[in-house]
Amino acid sequence: MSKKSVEESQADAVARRAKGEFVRGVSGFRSVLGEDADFPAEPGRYHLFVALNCPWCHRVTLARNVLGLQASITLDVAFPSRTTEGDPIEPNRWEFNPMRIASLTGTTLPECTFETATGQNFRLAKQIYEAEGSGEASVPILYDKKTKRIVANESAEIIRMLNAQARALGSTIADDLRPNLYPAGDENADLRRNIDTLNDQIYVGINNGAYKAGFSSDQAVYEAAFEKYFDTLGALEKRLAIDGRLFLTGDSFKEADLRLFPTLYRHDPVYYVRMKLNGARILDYPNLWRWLCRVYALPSVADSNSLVHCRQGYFGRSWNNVVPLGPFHPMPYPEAYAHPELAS
Ligand SMILES: N[C@@H](CCC(=O)N[C@@H](CS)C(=O)NCC(=O)O)C(=O)O
Repeated sequence: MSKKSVEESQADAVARRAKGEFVRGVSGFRSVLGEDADFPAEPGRYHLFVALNCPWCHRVTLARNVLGLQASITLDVAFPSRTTEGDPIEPNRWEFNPMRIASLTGTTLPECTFETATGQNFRLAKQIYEAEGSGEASVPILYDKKTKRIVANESAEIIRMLNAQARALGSTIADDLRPNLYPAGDENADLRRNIDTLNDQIYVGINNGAYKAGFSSDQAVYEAAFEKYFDTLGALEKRLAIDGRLFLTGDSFKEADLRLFPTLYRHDPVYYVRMKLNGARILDYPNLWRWLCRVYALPSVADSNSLVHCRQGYFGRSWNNVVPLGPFHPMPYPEAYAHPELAS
């Protein structure tokens, strides 16, 4: 697999966290499906563990859907709020429990599942790692149901594997109709460099930047992340305005678009309030708004996620279990994403 993904520097992580900076950890499972002999590309063999409020999981559910792998790769969905203080195993962990009630709706959430791939019916994602002697606990997880082993837990690499192995994994979309998120071959070297450069800019400024702003408890760290977030949005708005291109690198949907979408999809209905990113709405960026609606309209993108899970997950625990209802002007979300004309 080509260039490894950009990740948060772990330099002085302990001191930075103590100072109030949110510092994301590094994923430990980095095998490559289709390249490593242990994990050959076979239809029906692999499984994904996700939480729908997690933007990194949203990358892999998006890739699974747009590449036509919904039948080939099975999926388990954790409850959007982690385990509570009194949990018999451990608080603050991802849980596969479809019986839990969401405070936002007062009901169970139909997308949630039990853990169905290991044969152990584990309740916590952490237990899947423990079974392999690992102390990690994050989602997404790409899992091999045949050898009962974790393949990978880095979303940036999982989406690249699924793209490279889509045909061998049994994609239901014909080769000439299936998006190619990260085209191989010398003739596409410039395009890949473009995508990599955008990925780095978007990861630092937007994807992880949103967490740096919303989860840091240091005003200076927050303000720096806030500035960088809106500077990067401004640069992307200009990029799309240059020549009226449909997507970030031209007229076809690519990996850079896929990695930007989860954060912008969450901005107006969640991050504007939850991450204190209230400088502007995406609705205030006409080209970015039309791009967001364009991606949302692509086949199987809308059902790759749920704003109910996002709202429950981001607000439930840390906001006294009271989830804000807005915004509903100019119209509620995600319905607004079907209306590119809203941005004038
Ligand atoms: N670099 C990883 C990051 C994954 C990640 O941080 N996931 C969060 C959820 S949004 C998580 O599970 N964190 C650990 C935990 O909550 O226990 C990736 O992109 O896959």
